[in-house]
Amino acid sequence: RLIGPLPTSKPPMTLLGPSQLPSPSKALNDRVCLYRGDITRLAVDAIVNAANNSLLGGGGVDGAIHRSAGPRLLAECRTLGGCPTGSAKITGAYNLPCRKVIHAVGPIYDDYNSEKCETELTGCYTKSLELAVANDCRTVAFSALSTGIYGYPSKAAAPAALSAIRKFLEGKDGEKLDKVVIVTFEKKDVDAYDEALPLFFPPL
Ligand code: AR6
Repeated sequence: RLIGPLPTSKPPMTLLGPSQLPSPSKALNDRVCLYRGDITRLAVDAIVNAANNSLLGGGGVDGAIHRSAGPRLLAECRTLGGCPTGSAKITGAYNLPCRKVIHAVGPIYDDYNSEKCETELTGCYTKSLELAVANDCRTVAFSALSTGIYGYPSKAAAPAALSAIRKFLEGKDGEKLDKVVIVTFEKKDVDAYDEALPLFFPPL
């Protein structure tokens, strides 16, 4: 006996539709920028790593950050006791040119739980910005959390990230940040941000 209909196709991704978009903020558009390249080369106050729950390193940008920072980063990460998905923790940056590393744990993308994934992804961006401000970091560079090994579609991740960043900049601590840099590495993320950025932060 069949218990219920078998799913024939995956549910649609939650992309922000025009009605859910905030009115674009020209006032804030000089506070957010895109940069394509290697995040480990940026001399900002804090870079945001795409980490995993153990915070003990891995592949992708996490591997690149640990390689450039040197073994003292892993030693500090070992003292943190891991981190839940959707949140972040902060460490020193050791041999990197930035001052701090924020280790954010994005969701492993699941088409059937796309709303939960979006909540966790936006949580990473918000928590990272809270940590930055609490540690006097005025310039913050984000890697494209979850869009690599964790499989989050770039076209859905970009608006989620931008909505969280926009909300933070408009909030009570927004003025404590000078610049949020979104670092893209692969073309799919460049394309996703080229499309989404003007919807949230339009050109003047
Ligand atoms: N600079 C900037 N961005 C980069 C760099 C770099 N040097 N290298 C890769 N990217 P990923 P995730 C981009 O896979 O999907 C690790 O094993 C890449 O193009 O690094 O959150 C962790 O330990 C992509 O757009 O992170 C976790 O286990 C983005 O960084 C897992 O991967 C994120 O891709 C996390 O997976």
